[in-house]
Amino acid sequence: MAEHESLEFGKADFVLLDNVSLEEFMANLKLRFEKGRIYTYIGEVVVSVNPYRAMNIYGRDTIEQYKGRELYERPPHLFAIADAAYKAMKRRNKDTCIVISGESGAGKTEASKYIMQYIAAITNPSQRAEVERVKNMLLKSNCVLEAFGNAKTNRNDNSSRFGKYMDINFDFKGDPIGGHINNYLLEKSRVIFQQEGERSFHSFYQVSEGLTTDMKKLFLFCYADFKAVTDAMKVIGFTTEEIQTVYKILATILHLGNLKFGSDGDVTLIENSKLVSVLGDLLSTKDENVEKALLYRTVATGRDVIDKQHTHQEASYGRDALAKAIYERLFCWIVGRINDIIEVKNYDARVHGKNTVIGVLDIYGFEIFQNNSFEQFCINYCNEKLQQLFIQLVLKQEQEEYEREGIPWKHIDYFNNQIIVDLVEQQHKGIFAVLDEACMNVGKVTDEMFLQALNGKLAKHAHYTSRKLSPTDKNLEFDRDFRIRHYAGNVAYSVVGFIDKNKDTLFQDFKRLLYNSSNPVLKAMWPEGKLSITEVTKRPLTAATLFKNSMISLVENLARKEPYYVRCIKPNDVKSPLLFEHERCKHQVEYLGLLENVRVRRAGFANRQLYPRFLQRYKMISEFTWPNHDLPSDKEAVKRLLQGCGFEHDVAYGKTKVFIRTPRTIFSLEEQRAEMVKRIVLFLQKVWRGTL
Ligand code: AD9
Ligand code: MG
Repeated sequence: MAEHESLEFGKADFVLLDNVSLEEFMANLKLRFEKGRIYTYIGEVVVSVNPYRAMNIYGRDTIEQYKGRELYERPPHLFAIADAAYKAMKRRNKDTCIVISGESGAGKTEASKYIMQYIAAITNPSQRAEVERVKNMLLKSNCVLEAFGNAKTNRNDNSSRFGKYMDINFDFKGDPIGGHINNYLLEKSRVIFQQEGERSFHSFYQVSEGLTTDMKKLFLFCYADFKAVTDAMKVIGFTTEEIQTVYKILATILHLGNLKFGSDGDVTLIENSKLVSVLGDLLSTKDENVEKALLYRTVATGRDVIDKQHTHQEASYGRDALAKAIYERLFCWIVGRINDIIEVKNYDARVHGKNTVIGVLDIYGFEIFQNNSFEQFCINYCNEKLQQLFIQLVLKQEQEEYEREGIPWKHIDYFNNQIIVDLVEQQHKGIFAVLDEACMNVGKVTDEMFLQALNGKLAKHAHYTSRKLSPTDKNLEFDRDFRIRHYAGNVAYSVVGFIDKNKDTLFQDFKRLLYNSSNPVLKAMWPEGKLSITEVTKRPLTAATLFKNSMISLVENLARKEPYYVRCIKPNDVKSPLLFEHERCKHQVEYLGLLENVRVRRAGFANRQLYPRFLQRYKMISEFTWPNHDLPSDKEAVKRLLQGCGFEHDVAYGKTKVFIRTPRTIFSLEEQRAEMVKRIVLFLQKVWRGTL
């Protein structure tokens, strides 16, 4: 149990509950929240409740208290988990990762920042300049990425609209020497459309250059934030030209939002044509090229190449696609530039030993909006994948091992969400596959037709429904909605826009326009603009397939590392520091599988070792096993050893491994071993000196 805490604050580890019931769990969670104890353990998992107020628990003095300590020595804290991940990496040369999950607004991004701050604070005691530089870059990169990748939503004023996985690389001394960021699917549609009460990305409210006064007013130009982000970009190493280009791109997108098309007979026109020259300036390209790209498309018909005029609708589609694409490209380019700067340089593993990694995952949380579209579908699928990983690593593997080893064990039931993961990602009949098939079709396939195809393929699936399949469900529109029963709740998705968003087409003309810009920074962002229309033949992968592939490789990557978990809970929907909404919290505790986690953990064993390994380490503490045993098997020898030490009650014997329930037993074995080693050394010294 975590020390230094009295029971007036509740139990610091849910494993210590008198009865493992939902009621007791909730009562403890609530008591701790009300007492300002926002962190509680389940073994090595941290459960965190968003306090919605500044907490005085992240300062230098707190960091010092946790540095190098064992988990149970201090009250539960993110710092303890960060330290555990760090120690495991340093002591055992293992790559570790910290997976932070929870719904939108539950506190994942804040947690990831505290974890990074902690790691930065406890490393580099010798103050090496290069390490300090790397740490500074890693911390500063957060500020820039949040400006461009976060936005106000109805769930969270600073909601991450992209997924972020950051690797921090360490040298043999355990000091950070670099890092790498993977970003996942940015919700770029936000650039052109926001739901009521929401905003576009923070960056747009910070831009100044290239905007009219009216537009500045409209966007409540925020100088302080602008300055902070610009300064951070400078520190990271963005050049002045690069920073200017970034702001020009933001201005371009804002102007594109004001660009209207009209028609004169069959001819599509740009209504406010003055904007064309503003865009030409911002993009460092000729006005007539901008106009042409907005109104025409170059198509290859047989051997001929012709300019085909857009219809009004095509022109509007093209403009929006351009705005979204240049923002997404900008974002990826920023991540790429940061990676160039923070990547590990000049590290020679042959000289310095293995370069180890701690990964921190902070990704968009599960969300349900009034209107849920393709983006929410992807985000929620991502959360299903992470829940599946948690189940695999924490619940399933643990139970399977006990069964394999023949340890007496009461099976614990939990909801396995693999069925929902399959519903989305399975080949041929999963939702992504059906969507891709619809997009592959040469003829015109509408969103409604896609919905019909889903209804046909998934009519019998327990987690899928639609109005056609449940005719009495008035909350679903017939030609528009389908509903998924997610592990975290029911979400109705509108299929409107699914096909376009999945195809994610940007006319080659725009790519060429940007590639031909005389601004080298912009040009470098669009290398594929080099291709002429006759050279562009390959069909690009769809947004869904790209996302699915990136999620699968993310999960594989995490599964290779030793995982540490932070499970975040959002106490209420009104951002109040006082309100613990019981039903809301209970729902999260249920879907996160926390109670099952406690049960598995309680029935579980802190430590397990193969018999020969165990003997190798501890055989000197028992007369039966030192220097060698004459028992029929290693298993028998381990039994005799543990009986001799009086630990019989705390262990179980599997087929190939011994299981030890509490860490205390391990510490005691370690102490006895250290004592014996000391004695043996003394004995040997005497033998050598001939004084025995
Ligand atoms: V989303 O899935 O990106 O929409 P997150 O990342 O889970 O979401 P975030 O960390 O952004 O949520 O937290 C939301 C808000 O809660 C923050 O802006 C803070 O105002 C507040 N918060 C979260 N954690 C803490 C904390 N440890 N201390 C104080 C906090 N305030
Ligand atoms: Mg976040």
